[in-house]
Amino acid sequence: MDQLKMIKMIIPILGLFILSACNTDQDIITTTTTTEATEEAKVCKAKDYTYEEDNLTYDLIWSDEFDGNELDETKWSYATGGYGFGNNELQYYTEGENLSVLDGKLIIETRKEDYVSRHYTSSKITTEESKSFKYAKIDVMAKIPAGRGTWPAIWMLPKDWQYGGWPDSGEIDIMEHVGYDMNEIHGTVHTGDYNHMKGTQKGGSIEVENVDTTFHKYSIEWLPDKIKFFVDDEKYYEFTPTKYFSCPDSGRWPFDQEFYLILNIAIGGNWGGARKIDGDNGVDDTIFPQTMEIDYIRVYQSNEITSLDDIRNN
Ligand SMILES: [Ca+2]
Repeated sequence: MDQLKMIKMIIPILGLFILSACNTDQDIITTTTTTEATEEAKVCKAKDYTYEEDNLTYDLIWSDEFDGNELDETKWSYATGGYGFGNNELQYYTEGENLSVLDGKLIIETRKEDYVSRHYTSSKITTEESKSFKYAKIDVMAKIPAGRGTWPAIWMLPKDWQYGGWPDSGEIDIMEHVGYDMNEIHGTVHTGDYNHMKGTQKGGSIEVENVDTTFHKYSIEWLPDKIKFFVDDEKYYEFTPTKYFSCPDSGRWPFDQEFYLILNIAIGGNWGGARKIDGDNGVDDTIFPQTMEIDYIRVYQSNEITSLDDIRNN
């Protein structure tokens, strides 16, 4: 052992000895706790961020107002196919046939028609190729479909799957609705520890009037230690992982990574098709076509939150 190493070892031991000699036990406990808290802050997620929650200012950093007459493919790409998407969904997602941009709105139209191996068509678009976000306020002004079997969603998945495959890297469902339970809006997060496979997902619901005939604003405010869910600026759910566990790991808070946006209408499936009548597939075939219209999506970020995150990561 060289001298420097020896000195480095001796100093803390001496320090402890001096503390023991000169201070009360209370002081030693305090010292230990502070050290542990510092270590914990490095390891625990969604913890020890200090900011004035109600006084944050936000700047618009990304949006689509859906002006013009076609989908802006520099922002969005189509997710196509008809393989059930892990939920036994019944639709085939086409590449543009079920989507239009008209009168300042994005329109996703789901239809009852045979297409490849499926008997319903719909559309799903994502910003996966072009843009992802971390910590943001997201507003989506939307009017959603009606009828048993429809399952529209405005949601987010992780860009880099840093903590492993679904659900370990997380999912944020800004808005979901199933047509057999009209006007009940759901906001949910899924993580490795909290997900619907285990029945442990974390979320809330709110009853909203006329979701299929009126535009409502569906929002989240995603902060470094919580995600809040709103409809028309009314908060109906807040996921704060430290409420359930003092030192959350990625299994409880994978939301310190970038996520991208997804818009779609699914048909049937494990949730959308859960209300079966006379042994049918859970879809009322008389309702089609049905649409989800989106007037705008606006994403805002707060400089204060971005700075806090920069400090944490450096
Ligand atoms: Ca618009």
